[in-house]
Amino acid sequence: MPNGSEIAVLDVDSIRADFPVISREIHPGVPLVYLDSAATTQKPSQVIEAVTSFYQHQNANIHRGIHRLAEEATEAFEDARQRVADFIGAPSPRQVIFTRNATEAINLVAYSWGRANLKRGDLIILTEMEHHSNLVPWQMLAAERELRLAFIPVTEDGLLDLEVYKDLLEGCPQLVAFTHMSNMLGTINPVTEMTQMAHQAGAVVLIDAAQSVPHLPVDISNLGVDFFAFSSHKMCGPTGIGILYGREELLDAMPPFQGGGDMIKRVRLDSFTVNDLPYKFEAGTPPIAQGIGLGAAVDYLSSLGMQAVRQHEQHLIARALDRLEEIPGVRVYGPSAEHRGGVASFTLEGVHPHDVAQILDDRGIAVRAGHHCAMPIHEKFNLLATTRASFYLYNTLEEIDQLVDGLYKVKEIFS
Ligand code: 7TS
Repeated sequence: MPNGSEIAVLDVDSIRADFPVISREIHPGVPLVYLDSAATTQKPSQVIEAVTSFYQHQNANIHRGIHRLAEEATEAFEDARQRVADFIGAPSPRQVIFTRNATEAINLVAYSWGRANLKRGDLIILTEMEHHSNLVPWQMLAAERELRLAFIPVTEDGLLDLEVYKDLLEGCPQLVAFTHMSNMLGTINPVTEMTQMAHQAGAVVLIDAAQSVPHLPVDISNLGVDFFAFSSHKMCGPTGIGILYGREELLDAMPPFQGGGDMIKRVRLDSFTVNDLPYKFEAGTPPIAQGIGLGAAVDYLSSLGMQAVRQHEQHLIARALDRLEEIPGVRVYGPSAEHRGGVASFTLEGVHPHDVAQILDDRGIAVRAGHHCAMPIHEKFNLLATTRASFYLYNTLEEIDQLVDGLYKVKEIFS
């Protein structure tokens, strides 16, 4: 394990120089230590400049104007879609639908595929570690259609219980939907294996990839999934745009999600015909500048290499687990470093997570405290809240040491 800031896989000093916010002081003389990337990541200058440059030089609505600006804007937006498709190994940009965020991507599937394909008594398998975005849309649909929901349990060490999963598949589910990486436990789930099992049982598979695509190399064709949802703002891109990848046959057969401009081919007063993919699911003016910013984020991540990003985070999380667990009274939830991404949710005995976060903030350290929109998994561990440190490509081993020093300070204040 390398020491200091020496993590050979990424040139972190030069990466940090790309992110303007990273060099900010939070209080006079107190620099920012940003450990909240699972909530949203910071943006590099390359992304900020791509968005600014679009507004300065090309701003126009897309897919409709014949003028030069509209043509350039359309080309830039569609080029970004192609780059996103390449980034995740999607066979075609037709399968890459731009939404508002990962949440909307999952709701799109629940609304369109779910309502067209699921009927009373059908079974959906989820897990106990889902973010509310991959839980509540299915609860809503289940209530409306009288569907059954079943949950793969999480073991004490934060892994999915695949034996129970096997048993649940005997119930012939229509859909299996689960997170690639938990935003609370950090667990990376075996998507390829679980997808094969689901397909053998005849189910369609949706993956919530909000925490995986930003942090791991991902190849759709290897994973074999049917739907795959993620958010731009968690991968160095702008807020306001998310991505739904879908298998083409499924998307083709699905009814539209929202109605309006762009999603139609022809409209009469009493009828309409639906546009081709991906526009069929993109009603109204899309997030144009955000899409262009996302394209720049994908370029940025590709230039570093996702394998290197993953390795860097493995160093960080291994150090974080070692150092956090040495603090008396700290309990970290979730699996060992080899099964997780750069997320460590923990409690400090006798101190409320909000107080932990507040005292860390005094030292410029940004962590999240609360239920992280994953209440059921907190309940499973008899918790109302945890403090969560989450890491990304710009974080250093020294920042983990600063977090640990901060936690010793919290203990001192509360002792
Ligand atoms: N799925 C997972 C696993 C997530 O972590 C999040 C956001 C979402 C879905 C929803 O993403 P959105 O872009 O649609 O909001 N997670 C977090 C978090 O952990 N802290 O803030 C947001």
